[in-house]
Amino acid sequence: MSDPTVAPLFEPFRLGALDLPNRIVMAPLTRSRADHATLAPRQLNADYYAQRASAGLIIAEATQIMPEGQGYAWTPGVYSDEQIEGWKIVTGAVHAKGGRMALQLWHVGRISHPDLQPGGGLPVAPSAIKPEGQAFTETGFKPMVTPRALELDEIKAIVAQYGKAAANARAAGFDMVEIHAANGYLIDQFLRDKTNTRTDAYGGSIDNRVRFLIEATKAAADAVGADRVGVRLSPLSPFNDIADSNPGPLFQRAVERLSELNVAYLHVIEGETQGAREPENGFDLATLRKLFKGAYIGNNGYDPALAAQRVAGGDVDLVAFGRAYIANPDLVDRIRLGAPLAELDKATLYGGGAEGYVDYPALNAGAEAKVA
Ligand code: 8OZ
Repeated sequence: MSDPTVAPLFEPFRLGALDLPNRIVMAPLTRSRADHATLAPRQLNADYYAQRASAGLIIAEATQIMPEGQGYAWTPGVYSDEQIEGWKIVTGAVHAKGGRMALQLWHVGRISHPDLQPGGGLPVAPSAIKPEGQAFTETGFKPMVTPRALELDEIKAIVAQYGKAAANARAAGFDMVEIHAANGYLIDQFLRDKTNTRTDAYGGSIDNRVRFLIEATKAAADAVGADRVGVRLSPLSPFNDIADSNPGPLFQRAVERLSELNVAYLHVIEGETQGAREPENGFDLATLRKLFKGAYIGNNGYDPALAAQRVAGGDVDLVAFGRAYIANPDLVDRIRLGAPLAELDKATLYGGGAEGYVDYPALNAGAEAKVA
């Protein structure tokens, strides 16, 4: 028996170049389980994503576009041939189960550590401003350091690499790419005046601070088509020591410019990353949605009832679930049936192998076992 209150989540939706069978999106989730030597995905990762293939869209975990873009141990890349081959195993498994999949393209900027950088170099950023916090390295948590400010020619090279990474993602079988412009990583560091004090064309005015986001997004759109590109923003989140003196006008301008690029979707973390759904000092996010002509994916702390209500009211087109997807591979079925959701085990979130990754059972796992 299906739960009638969640029916709006089961209306199909056209998202850019893709037809989605439902409005339920698997949010990108860092799990730090790539192959340690090559940072390539492998069969274990394919099994995990294939278990979740009933999502309207899977957005695969944040994936560095180049070695310097890494900021956590064992996160996957999409710049080497081995990594592209590894991702083919993943997308093949998801497609074989009828799913659709985007790859989130990531450069962490200053949220890194020399231990994670090629040759032990300094992490790079718009400006040499040290973040508060600890980096997750292969040998444990270590205090972050003052990054090195990027030269102009390096910025151009990173923009080009977003295009290359998008093309690599398509070659690896992904249906779409998502530009990770959220959560205090490199693009967010360019956007905000706490982390960007440049005096060239990439700093100062709002239009200058938005430039890197637009150039990176355009590079991806030129490589794979705007109807296969989405962008994730977190305008209200302080995650990774990020802030802006006036985020309302900044994010309005960013979204206006993204809309001009005709990208398929805007994916918004509507509150504090891993925290409050609706922060007290926020601004009206509905303005952002009005400024964007593509689809809108809402995210952060939704439960199925709120998701259905917001889709039915036209406030959002799709809802991305993060934490719920970790412990509920069959989240779509559970929502349809109004079944209880399993709780995740925090101890197995990052790193390690199959435990806490591919061993969360589906509701009907017992029934399947009996038939087999
Ligand atoms: C939590 C832990 C590690 C990475 C993000 C990619 O904040 C992440 C991330 C989150 O978007």
